[in-house]
Parts: sequence; structure tokens; C-alpha cells
Amino acid sequence: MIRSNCARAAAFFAATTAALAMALQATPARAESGWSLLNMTQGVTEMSRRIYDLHMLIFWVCVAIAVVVFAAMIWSIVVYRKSKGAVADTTMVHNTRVEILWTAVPVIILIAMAVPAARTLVEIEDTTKTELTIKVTGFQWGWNYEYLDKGVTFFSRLDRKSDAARELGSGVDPNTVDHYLLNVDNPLVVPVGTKVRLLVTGADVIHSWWVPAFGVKKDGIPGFVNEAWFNIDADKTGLYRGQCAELCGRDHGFMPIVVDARSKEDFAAWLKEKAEQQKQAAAPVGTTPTASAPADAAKPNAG
Ligand SMILES: [Cu+2]
Repeated sequence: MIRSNCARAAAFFAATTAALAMALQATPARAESGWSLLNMTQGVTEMSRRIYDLHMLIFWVCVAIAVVVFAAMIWSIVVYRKSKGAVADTTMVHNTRVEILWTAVPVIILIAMAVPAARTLVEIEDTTKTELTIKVTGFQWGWNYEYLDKGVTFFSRLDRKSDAARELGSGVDPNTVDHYLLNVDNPLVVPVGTKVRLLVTGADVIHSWWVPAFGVKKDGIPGFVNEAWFNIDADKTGLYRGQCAELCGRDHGFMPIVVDARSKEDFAAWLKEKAEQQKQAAAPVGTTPTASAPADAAKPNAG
């Protein structure tokens, strides 16, 4: 009786494993629609895709474990219930072979998951061979971006329209504001196909610079400089959005991030123009300043 039940259980596990393998193969490669919207994004960098693949690998390992464990539990409860005259098998208590098996199997699974995870973590931390360095400073409530050695620095805060609409009794319908609470006045401009290093810090409390499409989420801690990097695919120019991901105070939810990814040529032209504008704006009185300096952005948040 026990032997035939074991055979049935083995057949059941084999069938579920095969079904799982088929489901894995049937998963569309990189489509983001429908159910996949509930999942994390695959992003627009090699690293974000590797993080996504790692996440899916671990997810399916967990699903497989859950299927096996719950199947064994349900099968045992149903087949060996008291009403069917089941008698406890006391020989299974302190069975050395079983003890070794259910210790060794999870250890092997954990090591198998740790290897690719550790490999990806090491690469995430590898900030060598970067071509552009930007210092990112989080403050209550916005971001300051400084292109190191390029003479360009500016503040990036919630766009004025969202800021006005969010006021209690403002009379402005948020539905009429484009990308309500997700737009900024001055987006961070970066080139695609370039390894960009970020030096992330905080001016007052802990913030966290998070742009899911790049697979980057790094804490900005006062007194510390954390490093992160991303390299956007050469054909993925466009706008990417993020948020502060550290509960940093009253307006934590009102310090979005917008990154404007441009081609290398467009970025070089933008950087040159911006540096020139800021140089002129900083020139001593008597020379002609241009209207480039975002005077409004330089002011601390009045809220
Ligand atoms: Cu913050």
C-alpha cells in the first residue's frame, strides 16, 4: 500500500515538474504588458535585465519548492487521514537518512541561488571604467546634480504645475496636469551607451535615488558617498522616471526623478551649452549674464 502510494506521489511530482518546465518555456521573453506589469521592470540596461533574470530564476525556484512542499502536505493529509484507518509510521522519527537529506537539499538549493546572486552583486558594485561622473545630492525635497569636472550643476525639483495642483484647495484638477507628481523642472540629462557613475549623498536626511529602468536604487546618506552606475542601451533614448525611495520627511512623496537619456552627440551639445550658460551666469557683475540659471530652482523649497 505504502509503496504504491509512493509511486503515485513520485508520478505526481514528475508531472508537476514537467508542467512547471513547460510554463517556464512558455513565458514570453521580454514583453511588458498584461500580467507582466505586476512584475518588476526589465529596464533598459544590461544590468537591469540581469537583475530581472535573477529575480525570475529565484522566483521559479521558490514556486517549484512551494509546489513540491504543498503537494506533499496535501497528499499526506488526504491519503493518510484517520478516517481511512491510517496509523502513524513511527519508523520515520529520527531517521538519520531523512534528516541528512532534508538538510542537504536546502543547503544545495541555497548555494545554487547564492552563486548567480553574488556574481551579479559584484558587478553592480564595479564602478571602474566609467566615462562620466555625476554627484547626486538628495535634499528636503529634491535633487542636486553636479557633473564633476564639467562645470555643470543644477537643482531638480517637482515641477511647478504639480506643486501648485497638490496644494489643498488649489482648485487645480490633478487630472489636467501631465505626469502629475512625476515631473521635475530640470531632468537629469545623460548619454546612452555610456557607463555613467553616480556619487550619491544626502544634504540633510537619508534619501534614496531610485530609477527602476536602470536597476539603480542607492541611498544618499549625509556624510557618506555611495557609488552606483548604469549604462543605458545605445538605442534607448527617452525619458525615465523614478522616485526617492527612502522615507525622508513630510514631502518624501514629492521628490520625483526624471532622467532624459540622449544620444552621445546630443548630450555633448547639451553639456557644452549648459556649461557655457552657467559660466556666464557666474561671471562677475558687469559682464552680461544669460537667462540660463534656473533662479527658481536655486531657492530652497518654500514648503
Ligand atoms: Cu527623499
